[in-house]
Amino acid sequence: MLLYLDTKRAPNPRKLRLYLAEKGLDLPIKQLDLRAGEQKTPEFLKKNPFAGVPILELDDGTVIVESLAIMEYLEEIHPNPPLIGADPVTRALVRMWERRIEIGVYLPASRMVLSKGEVSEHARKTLVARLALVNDGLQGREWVAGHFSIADIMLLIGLDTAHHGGQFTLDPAWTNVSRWYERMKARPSASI
Ligand SMILES: N[C@@H](CCC(=O)N[C@@H](CS)C(=O)NCC(=O)O)C(=O)O
Repeated sequence: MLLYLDTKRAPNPRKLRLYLAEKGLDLPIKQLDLRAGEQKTPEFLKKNPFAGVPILELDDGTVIVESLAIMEYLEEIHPNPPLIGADPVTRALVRMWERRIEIGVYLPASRMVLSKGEVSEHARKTLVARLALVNDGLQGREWVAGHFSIADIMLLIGLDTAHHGGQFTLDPAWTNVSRWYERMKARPSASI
């Protein structure tokens, strides 16, 4: 098994690094220099024509692409500690929040940071509206889906992306999100 990541802290490879740290998993890793275009070599494009990381290559040559699919696979072969949930209801709630946060927080945060003008402003509005709902969801909870999970990892990636470049601050009214962010940043994995 070989996990392809980046050399820096791009959001999706970082998500995998956080996941491995939280699981205590030590997989063989090959780092690609994305700035140098190593994800676009003919050899790598044969593995992932979408030219991105992370990807997981199994010993039989099977290539699994998409950070969520890779985490789901690793979770099945290494169920403990559970980061997607130990029972069907928890798993459903973790997946629900993970999707809501990738789509509602991370993707708008990324668009806000990478675009300009109206596109960036529209993304910021979406991000703010969704974070207000995440704040409500965190009421009375330490972690997004009750127990620590990949939904929390996704929220850290989303919030760190939003703060990239220093043009975003959390609304002080989002006390639950702010407290969650402090708790999350105190975990050793968050510094990865
Ligand atoms: N939806 C994919 C996104 C993967 C992705 O966008 N990876 C970026 C790094 S964050 C990448 O490899 N970019 C290189 C490129 O676009 O050339 C996932 O969750 O794995």
